[in-house]
Amino acid sequence: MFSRLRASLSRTRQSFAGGLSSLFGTGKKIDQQILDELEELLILADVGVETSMKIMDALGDIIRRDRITETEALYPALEEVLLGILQPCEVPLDIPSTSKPFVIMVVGVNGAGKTTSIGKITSRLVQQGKSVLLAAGDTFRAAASEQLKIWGERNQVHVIAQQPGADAAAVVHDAIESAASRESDVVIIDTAGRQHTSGDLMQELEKIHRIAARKLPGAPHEVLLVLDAGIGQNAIHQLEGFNKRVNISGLCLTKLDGTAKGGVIIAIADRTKLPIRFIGIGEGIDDLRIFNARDFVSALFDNDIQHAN
Ligand SMILES: Nc1nc2c(ncn2[C@@H]2O[C@H](COP(=O)(O)OP(=O)(O)O)[C@@H](O)[C@H]2O)c(=O)[nH]1
Ligand SMILES: [Mg+2]
Repeated sequence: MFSRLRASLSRTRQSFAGGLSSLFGTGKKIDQQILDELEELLILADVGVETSMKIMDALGDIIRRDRITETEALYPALEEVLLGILQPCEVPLDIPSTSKPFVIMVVGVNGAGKTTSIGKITSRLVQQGKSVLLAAGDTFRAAASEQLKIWGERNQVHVIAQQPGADAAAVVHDAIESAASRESDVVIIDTAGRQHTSGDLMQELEKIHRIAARKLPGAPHEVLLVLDAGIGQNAIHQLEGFNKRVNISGLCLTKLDGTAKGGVIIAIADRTKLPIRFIGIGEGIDDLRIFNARDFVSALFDNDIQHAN
């Protein structure tokens, strides 16, 4: 399990840990120039200016506290700082049996990986013995509900869909009703991709949210924002935009495989403190992990140089 995560983070690790190992070297003493270069490396790894400064401050505290002088000792110190930022966001999605059906509304821009993540999350829930119903709330394109239906078949779960162009809120209404009569445990609502800056489309999202709440008090129980980690710092802007309109309660960060910008998770954790529920590390049905801060940091640092030691 860990080796898959490690492999999928290889590009981020190469850019980040690779840079660290050439910067730190062996037997080098810590000086201001090395610390400045480290800060630059963090910024390059999409950790962002604000969070990088914060990390450097915390690192400085540890250097003084532990009287660190050798660069090699910066590895565990940096791990400690990053864990301090990431661990509060390690809050897995809890589905209490008292909220039945538990409604998850999935939002994000086009191509972020919403539908694919829904397929993977469904697989996980089905494996846990939960009954899941999917709602094809992306009614803009015929292909969108077809894609969700394929994931439905793969997971052998029911999909509620209407014709393209139908009102997404009506689909959600039907889905919650159907889930109640089938006694489903979980309803997952797929929605059309939209830019957080598009007023009309964000209004539609608010409407879907409102209809779900009217149909079932407390719903949606989770508003999951799917973010493509490959867009780096832009993810923060998307998050803020969506959060203004529908209260985001959890995050799913996709495509950590194949990007060197995985450091953005650290910025997101620091800036938003929102629960990171899942990370996507590939296109396959099993390529989803519950976010674990320690595993993530280990995978980020676990470079071949340290392996050789
Ligand atoms: N490599 C990789 N590709 C992903 C991941 N998640 C989604 N994708 C791909 O991203 C593309 C867009 O995904 P989709 O679920 O259709 O995005 P949506 O528009 O937000 O519903 C598809 O080709 C997916 O296979 C991931 O974690 N890793
Ligand atoms: Mg989709």
